[in-house]
Amino acid sequence: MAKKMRSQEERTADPAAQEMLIRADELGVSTAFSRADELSPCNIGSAGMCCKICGMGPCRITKEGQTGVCGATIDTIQARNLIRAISAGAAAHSDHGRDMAMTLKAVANGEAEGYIIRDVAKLRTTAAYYDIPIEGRSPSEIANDLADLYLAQFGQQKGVVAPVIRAPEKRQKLWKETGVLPRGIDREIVECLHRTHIGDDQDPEHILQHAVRTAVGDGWGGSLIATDISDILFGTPAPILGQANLGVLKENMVNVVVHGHEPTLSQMIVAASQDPEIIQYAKEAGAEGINLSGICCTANEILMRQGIPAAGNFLHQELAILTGAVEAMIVDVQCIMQALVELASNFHTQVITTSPKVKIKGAKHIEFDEHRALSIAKEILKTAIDNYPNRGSTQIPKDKEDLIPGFSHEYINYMLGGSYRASFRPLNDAIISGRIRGVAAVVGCNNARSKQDYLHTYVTEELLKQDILVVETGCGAIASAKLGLLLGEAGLDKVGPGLREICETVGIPPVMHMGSCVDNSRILTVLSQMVEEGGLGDDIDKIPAVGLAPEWMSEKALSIGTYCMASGAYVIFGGSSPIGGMPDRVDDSDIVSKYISESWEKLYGGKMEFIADPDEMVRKTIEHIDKKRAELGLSEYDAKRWGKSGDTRMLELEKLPISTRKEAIYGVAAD
Ligand code: BF8
Repeated sequence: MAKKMRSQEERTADPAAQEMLIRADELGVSTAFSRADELSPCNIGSAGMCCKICGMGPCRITKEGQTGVCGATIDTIQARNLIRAISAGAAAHSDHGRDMAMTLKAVANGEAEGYIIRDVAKLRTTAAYYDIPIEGRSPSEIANDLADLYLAQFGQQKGVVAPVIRAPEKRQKLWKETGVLPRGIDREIVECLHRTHIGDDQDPEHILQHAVRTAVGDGWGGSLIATDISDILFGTPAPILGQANLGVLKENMVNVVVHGHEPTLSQMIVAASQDPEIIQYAKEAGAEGINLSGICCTANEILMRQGIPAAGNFLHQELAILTGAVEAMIVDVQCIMQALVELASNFHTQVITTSPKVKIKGAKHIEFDEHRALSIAKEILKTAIDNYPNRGSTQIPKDKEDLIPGFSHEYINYMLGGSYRASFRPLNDAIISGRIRGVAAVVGCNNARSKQDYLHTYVTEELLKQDILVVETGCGAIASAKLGLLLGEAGLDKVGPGLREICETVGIPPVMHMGSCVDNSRILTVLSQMVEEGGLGDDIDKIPAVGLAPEWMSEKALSIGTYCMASGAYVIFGGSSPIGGMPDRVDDSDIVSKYISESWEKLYGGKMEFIADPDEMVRKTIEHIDKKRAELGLSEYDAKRWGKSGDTRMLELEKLPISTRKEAIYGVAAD
């Protein structure tokens, strides 16, 4: 069958990306977009029907009743494939958390060059959760104890992973009753691999029960640890003006793009890029200075703390190189395409790997070590500067958009109540009154098989019209940023009347950027505090809230979905289903799909579903939110009741063209 090559408009909703894809065609180079068109996914593997865990296979199950050589049924095979993906995702997030804990330990002992404890208040609050003494002790002493406690959670054999105590009490009790309280973060991940070895666990439901335990160890363990320590070392995010899209690259400067996930290196690159010695070095090379930007979750980490611009999300990594204007792309871990090096060979761009865990053939490796962090960051920047004179022809798209990221749980508290009465009361009250119908978290990846950014932004805009407050993380947040949905009050003309009243009154944007993918743990913290605040039930599953990953593709997304489900949320994944099975299979025999939706809902009040159609995603989100409102005895949502309070300033602003609006709001001219 002839391959269908999509038009640029079918491949991406982003005009900057479309421009770069035309350039790729002109230069005759491939991208993930073109490779996705040329290479069809394997129908059997993508639907979870292929077992390759032993040397007798791979066994591809395509007919009802067929089994693998060992007798494994399709349900067992699908459950094994799913838990292996979830455990890989949990491992990635949690290993990131471990590295952060190692860095905290080194900083506490004065062994980490260039780092300081930036948020002592968060250090003290976090230590207090675990009864670590704080009064009369120095930040280093407290940090040392916290680092030890956090490091111990990874290899712990018995007991319960400590940060789980931050979940609502009722939820902890439920996890105890259902046997999914994680004992040790690593232990649960290892057990996933053991259980799915040939000849071990063969009951699909029993296998997936352990997937829940592993994912809880990620969300309420490794990821929460990563977020806590990033805030302690680099500062808890607060709103800050930033920009997103390829237009942030600069013609006359050394463009350095940091890509990956761990903020330890990228934060130090930020610091080194402001060093007068490095700026002078760049000037001597003929550039006006260094222009730093980010891709993927590293972008989110430095965007929400320092306002460093985001060059784009996952599918922008190749497109940034295609501009010809990037001197170095510095990568650490996760979501880094191997294709970068081959693509970069057509330009002068130097791909630099930095993690001891990640090397790519053809890339330059400068290994990062937190003990010499600042020196290594400077060495990396000098390598980029040395490459500036090698730049050839460039084409930088003009597209870029302003955004306001940085809505940490701590800042939302402050925003809703100020310093003296910080609380979630106004948010809960707005949901109770019906001005805010419910809350949706729209998170997760880009996927080269979807139209880039389209599903994220379509779903987000439709939910906003329905008075649903949206929080975002990861590549989904960058997708919304590029479309101008994270512009604070400037986006209010896209919002339903009740939500708009709240945004105007409190001064919050309708879409809040909450950080990177490990920062989905911030969403768990927000939900727990909403429960604690009262009026929305005694557990997370009572809250009118839904999680969506419309363009998911990574195993981390599956782990996030599973821990959010276990915490009580309805989680919808777009795109394809990794447990799709045979298309003509009657629903009742599809054990795995039924188990993760119906059975998990009975056990945890949350459920996971794969829904390809965006309108159906929106419809089911609204249906779930309204169901939860009814169960809480809240008034039926009625948009006509709201929107009369008016805000004349905003009405005036909306009459202005968007570029002038920015100036009116921020008091600075848009460039
Ligand atoms: O961790 S959203 S493509 S960058 S996996 Fe990767 Fe997916 Fe982006 Fe961040 Ni998250």
